[in-house]
Amino acid sequence: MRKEKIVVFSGAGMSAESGLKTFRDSDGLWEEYNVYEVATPEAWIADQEKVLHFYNLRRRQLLTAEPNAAHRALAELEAKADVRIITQNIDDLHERAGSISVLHLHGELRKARSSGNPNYVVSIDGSELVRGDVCPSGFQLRPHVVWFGEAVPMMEPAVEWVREADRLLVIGTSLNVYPAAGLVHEVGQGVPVTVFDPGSMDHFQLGEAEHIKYPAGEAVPKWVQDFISE
Ligand code: BV8
Repeated sequence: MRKEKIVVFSGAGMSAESGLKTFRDSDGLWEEYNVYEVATPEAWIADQEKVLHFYNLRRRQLLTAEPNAAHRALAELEAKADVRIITQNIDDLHERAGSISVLHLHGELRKARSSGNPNYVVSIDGSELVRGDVCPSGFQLRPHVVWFGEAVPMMEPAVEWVREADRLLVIGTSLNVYPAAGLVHEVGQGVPVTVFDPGSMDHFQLGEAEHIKYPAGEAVPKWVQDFISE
């Protein structure tokens, strides 16, 4: 029998219980940093050191973080369903938990890209990417992430995955960032959507979606157990 196609759309709340800061919660990243000074092409032109340092700090934190129960539950779900994960997160916690199909809409913290040749992408060994780290053609390496004001090249495959889904799980995203947030409206007619987020989602038209208002680390393992034992 064909396995149900479950698409997961995750954001920073997915990794909150692994100790990684979200963006917009009270103690979030944007409390400490001005996004336009560390996560835009203009910031990169203005002060490469500051941008590299911002991502080095997050990479150091990531190297000490572990996948949480929600990441692990999604990997276990693959025994019973065809699971595809679209994440806005640049951490590798879904992969480290064992998920095999992960699409990073906004890039990957542990990879670097040539600032002169977007096709040259390499893994960063350890946590530090500094000025003087260059590609073979001599261009400075930059974080392999999508900054605000930059196009989202993986949007098309992500839309395809959501359109083909039999079910969509939205976990830990405030749905503030576009075009990513628009994925929620790409599900087929009548496809069930479940949102896992302790915060209110009143600002977003969730329509028929079920909203489970508990932390992912608690609610996702329970949901997966119920699904697997169905
Ligand atoms: C684009 C990578 C066009 C980097 C990210 C003005 C100028 C320029 C652009 C714009 C503008 N106005 C609007 C825009 C568009 C802009 C945008 O949407 N801005 C927003 C802020 C209004 N979008 C863009 O710029 C995009 N590109 O539009 O390009 C274009 C087209 C063609 C050619 C050229 C250009 C690119 C956006 C990508 C930016 N990069 N990340 C990095 O990480 O440093 S975005 C980053 O922020 C994340 O990837 C993610 O997408 C977003 C964070 O959102 P969330 O993940 O939702 O996190 P948040 O903290 O908001 O929410 C956490 C949620 O978890 C909360 O709901 C909370 O309640 C919940 N939670 C907390 N704890 C738990 C939990 N849930 C469960 N369990 C828990 N324990």
